[in-house]
Amino acid sequence: MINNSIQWFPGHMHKARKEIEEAIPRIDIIIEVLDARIPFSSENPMIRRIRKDKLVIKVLNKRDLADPEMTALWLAHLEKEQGVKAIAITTNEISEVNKIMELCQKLVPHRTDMGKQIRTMIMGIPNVGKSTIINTLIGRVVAKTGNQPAVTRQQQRINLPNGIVLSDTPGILWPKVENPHSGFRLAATGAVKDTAMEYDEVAFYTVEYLAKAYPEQLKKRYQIESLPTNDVELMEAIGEKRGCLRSGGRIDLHKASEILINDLRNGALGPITLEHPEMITKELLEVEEEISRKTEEKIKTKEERRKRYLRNKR
Ligand SMILES: Nc1nc2c(ncn2[C@@H]2O[C@H](COP(=O)(O)OP(=O)(O)OP(=O)(O)O)[C@@H](O)[C@H]2O)c(=O)[nH]1
Ligand SMILES: [Mg+2]
Repeated sequence: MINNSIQWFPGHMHKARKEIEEAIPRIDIIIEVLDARIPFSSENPMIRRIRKDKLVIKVLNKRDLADPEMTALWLAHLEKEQGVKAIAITTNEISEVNKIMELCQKLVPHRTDMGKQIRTMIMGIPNVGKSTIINTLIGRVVAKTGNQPAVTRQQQRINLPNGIVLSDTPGILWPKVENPHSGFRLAATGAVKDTAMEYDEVAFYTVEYLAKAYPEQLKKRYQIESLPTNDVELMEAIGEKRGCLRSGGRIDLHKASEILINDLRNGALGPITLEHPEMITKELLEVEEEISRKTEEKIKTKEERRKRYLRNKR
């Protein structure tokens, strides 16, 4: 069904990853910013590996774009992990952003009691809102933000008046997104540069999920009375409603795909979450199976090559 996987790991991400690893020992709390619409797929596996027993606050940002019921499920799910606190926020509300700092002070009160600063580091994948969170906390623009991935290119330290030190870091992905579902969701929500994805494939994947999980929102947005059952017809129906026509009256599926993805990204479809905790277990199993299948295939090919070589030698 799905055969492509997103790979986007430019040089600055590689460098940022190394710098983050070096800085970790001097950090009291990791603030990992996730996208509330994809709390699993926006988790960087590297953070899990390097954090060891470090405290982590998982911030589900952009909760204004996510399905509130799903967000509640995710918060409970994420907090099952040792040393993890999870909160959902939107940077539209200053009071919600401030909760991150309140939580920091609650989690390591001894640092401030000793007159020391609380050292935190904001991490996360591209475009989740790390720099916007920092600007909101400090009340002015100190970090550059933008509605595309890879805006921040360097680590930046900021001292807050309440004795908390924040480091903004560039958004990083990882060299290969093994789970193709995650790849599509990262692309759909805007974590991946547009040139590193196929709009049409991402849109087809997304529309299929939306038709199952949020049919009413889809119907309402595009004024479609009854949703066709396959993804191509669905995209055609959207294209038709939006006047995406090519010469000869054919539907321009690329244009329709752009419309769908943009509507999803800016919330025009209403609050949507693209994954829930139960889906993930199944997907991870599939990924494992796929990896072992590929490994077996490799071993087999190697074995055949060896046999062929020996046969030819004789
Ligand atoms: N709807 C919504 N948009 C948000 C929220 N927080 C941030 N954004 C938008 O998300 C986009 C990315 O924000 P940034 O702060 O630049 O993201 P970043 O994580 O620093 O991105 P990189 O530096 O590229 O890794 C901007 O267009 C923000 O306005 C939020 O809570 N809700
Ligand atoms: Mg940034």
